[in-house]
Amino acid sequence: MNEKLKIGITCYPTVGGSGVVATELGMLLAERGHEIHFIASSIPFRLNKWYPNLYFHEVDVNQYSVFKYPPYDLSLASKMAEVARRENLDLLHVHYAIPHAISAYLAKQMVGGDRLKIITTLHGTDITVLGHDPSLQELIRFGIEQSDRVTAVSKNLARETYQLVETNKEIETVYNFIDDRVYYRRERPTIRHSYGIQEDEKVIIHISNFRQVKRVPDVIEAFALIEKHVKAKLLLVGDGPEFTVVCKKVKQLGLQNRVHFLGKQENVEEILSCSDLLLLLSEKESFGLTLLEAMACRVPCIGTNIGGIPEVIEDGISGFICELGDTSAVADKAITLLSDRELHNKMSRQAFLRTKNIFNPKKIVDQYEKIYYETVCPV
Ligand code: GMT
Repeated sequence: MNEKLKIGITCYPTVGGSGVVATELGMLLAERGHEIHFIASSIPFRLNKWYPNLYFHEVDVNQYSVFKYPPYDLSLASKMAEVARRENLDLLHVHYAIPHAISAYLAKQMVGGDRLKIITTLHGTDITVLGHDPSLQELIRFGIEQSDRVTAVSKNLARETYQLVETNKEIETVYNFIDDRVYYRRERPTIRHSYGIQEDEKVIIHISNFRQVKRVPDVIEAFALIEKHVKAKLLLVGDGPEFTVVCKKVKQLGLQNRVHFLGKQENVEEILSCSDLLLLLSEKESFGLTLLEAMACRVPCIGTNIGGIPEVIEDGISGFICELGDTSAVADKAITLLSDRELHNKMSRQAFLRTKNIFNPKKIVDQYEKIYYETVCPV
């Protein structure tokens, strides 16, 4: 048996999917007996219960008034170095190249020597958004090239990184996963009742942080077309900068009685359990973790032909893929799916099986563990 590792994990504790994946990974590694040290500005939001072998180290950002901008990246680097030295960490696994890989590089220099390894996982926003900013491009490349191993959450993100950042560093794809002990379909009739959903009504759901890239107005447009043919309600879960625009659109289209704004929700598996279809019509999405959450709850999805989405949904098998902005095509597919019980059952099952076979937590954690061992104890 391989020896247990001491692993530092850094993520944005409050940011959506990347924080969730980093936290789930840490918890599953701890269950395998590794010693896990989260180093972050606050306790990751999913780290909400006690776990053996799992520790949290808070990064205190200096608010000294001379600093116009508090130096988070430097405070993080100091904390990483302090924890790595004291706990004798084998590696730092950082989620996001900017700024986390740069802070890890600094920490490694502070600790001295090559013993402390750095694994960087790219989640998308750093590459797709920051990669277009020439002033940061070189820094992202540096962070990637100074990492011992680099992973991306989809093949598409790996390809896009090569194009935007122009690096020869190998970028391995390790897909995201969800905890299948949390995400599974339950019977939840009370949720349907509390939103006034009738027996014969279908439930369409969208979950996001309502950023512009999520194109929530497209979801409303598609829903307006769908509900002309299929009796349905739309549940919107989440909050963010586009919320007001979306509210206006719902009013404009006279859909107030058919659309429910649920705001931010902690236990989305409960709401997914009473849903029939999820729409994710983003213009940028390196993976789309919410698709996986839905599929594990046997909810088929329609997504755009963007980023990593077609790697998650197999078009025509576990859901449908439509071109960006083509809300009529989304509506056509949704109407077909929601009007044909046999097709719906088949796609629900395929969606569920895909999460079990391709995005299986055990398989993905094995992949990360293998990367760690190869880095820390090369043969
Ligand atoms: O951009 C977001 O919606 C949040 C961001 C994050 O940090 O969680 O999401 C990115 O990482 C997720 C986890 O790997 C992916 O599922 C999202 O697709 C990705 N977002 C984008 O690429 C826009």
